[in-house]
Formats: sequence, structure tokens, C-alpha cells
Amino acid sequence: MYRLFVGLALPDDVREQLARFNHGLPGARWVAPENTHLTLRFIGDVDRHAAADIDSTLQGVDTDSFDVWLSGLGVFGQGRKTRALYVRAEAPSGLTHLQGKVESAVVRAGQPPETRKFSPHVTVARFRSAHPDRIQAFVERNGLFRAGPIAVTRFVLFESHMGKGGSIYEELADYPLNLTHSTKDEAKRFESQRPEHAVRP
Ligand code: 3AM
Repeated sequence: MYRLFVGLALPDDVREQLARFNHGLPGARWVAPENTHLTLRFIGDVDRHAAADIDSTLQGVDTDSFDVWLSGLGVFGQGRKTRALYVRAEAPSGLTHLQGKVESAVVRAGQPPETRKFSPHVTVARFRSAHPDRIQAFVERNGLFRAGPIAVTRFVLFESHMGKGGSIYEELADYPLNLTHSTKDEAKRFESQRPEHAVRP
């Protein structure tokens, strides 16, 4: 079985910027810099045939590249039940458009539709037992965090390997977006960081 999700990989310099958060909040389990990503669609456990079908419909996604910005912090959950700390992601329209196309492709491959609203974010920490006051103070202290523009010129089918030390995400396949003028130069920089081992399911 493959535990899959579709998302965006982040350039190394943005991962490094996010890694600067990784202290000053007791009880936080920080996401390792190489694992930070933006989830477009969680799929879950599927067999090899379903994974191949998903790969095939994702290859048919035809849409333009765009820029994304990271801006400010937020949390999922409330009070002692705060589950995650994230950085908000913003893109004028490109991100929602791509997410819609990915959603249609995944459903076309036979997966059940997503019922929850898309809220673009990059998770930076998770909590088992949260200290709400400390988290609130941390969010306020780092509220001015900004990164971008980040050129989104491809999206990725990730496999999630769950382990004791947290999940590790492997790129199984990636899918290019149509390059637009504003993202062309950025794309070259990002392309040079792309792992060479990406393999189709
Ligand atoms: O992008 P983030 O890190 O917030 O929380 C999981 C992670 O989100 C989420 O999918 C991303 C890659 O693992 N995820 C894990 N299990 C999930 C589930 N059962 C889930 N999302 C929805 N339903």
C-alpha cells in the first residue's frame, strides 16, 4: 500500500527560513526542514493500481505556473487541543485553481471527493499536549513572518512513510505546470533543487 498525498515541495531557501522557527516553543514537535511542504490533497492508503491511476490523471492536469507567498502564522485546534502550528500560504488565484484541478483528477481516478474546505498552509510544528498561552505568544512574536514570491512550477505526488520519529515524505512523481513569464527565472533556480530519484508508483 502507498500512503499518498499531493502537494508542493518548497525551495531550499524557504525551508531554511522556516527552520529558523524551530526553537523557543517547549512541547512542539517541529517538522524537519526537508519535510516541510504544502498539501493540496491528502489521499491516504491506496494499492499500486490505484496509485498508478492517480498518477495517470495527475499527468493530465494542465494549468499555469504561479507565485505563492507565505505570510503569518496560525494554528489548527483550540486551547489545549491545539494540534498544529502553520504558516499561511497565499496566492492570488493560482493555488485554489491548481487545487481544484488536482481534486478533479484524484476523483476521476476513483478516489472519494474531499469534503473539507481547502486552507492553504505549511505545517511547521505539531503538539501532543499544547500550552495554549505559549503557542499564542509564539504566534504573536512571529506574526510578521513573510516569504516569497515562491515560483510554483510543478506539483508532486508524495508518499508518506510513517515512523517513530515522525513521517518522512518521498517524492514519487512530479508534474510540470505551464511556465508563465513571471515564474520562468525562478523556475530555473527551483529546478536545480529537484531530487533526481523521483520514481512513478
Ligand atoms: O500539510 P500538513 O502537514 O498539514 O496532516 C497531514 C499532512 O498535512 C495530512 O496530510 C498531510 C501529509 O501527511 N493528513 C494526514 N492524515 C490525514 C487524514 N486522515 C491528513 N489529512 C486528512 N485526513
